[in-house]
Amino acid sequence: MKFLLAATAAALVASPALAQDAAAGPAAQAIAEAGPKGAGRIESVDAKAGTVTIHHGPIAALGWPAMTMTFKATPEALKAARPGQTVSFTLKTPENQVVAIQPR
Ligand SMILES: [Cu+2]
Repeated sequence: MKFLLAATAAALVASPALAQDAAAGPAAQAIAEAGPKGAGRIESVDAKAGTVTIHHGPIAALGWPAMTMTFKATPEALKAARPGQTVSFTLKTPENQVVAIQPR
């Protein structure tokens, strides 16, 4: 339930109308830049390629079912990634780059 609420919030933030409103203030802008969130298990990390492979659950904000996929990730996010770890992660759209990973 907690996850569903988070996904709904992310979907609202991702809507173009609200993104325009977010330009009104720095705090709102920071929220707009916090993109869709997912949860799953890290399968592997490729530091050279700058990618992380995650078996993630459904991400309602993106209309994605559960799947295993490889994401580009920021160096900061890669540093936090450990294979086998169960995590929450944040995506930057539209490129779907992982910008944050938190252990759950
Ligand atoms: Cu996916």
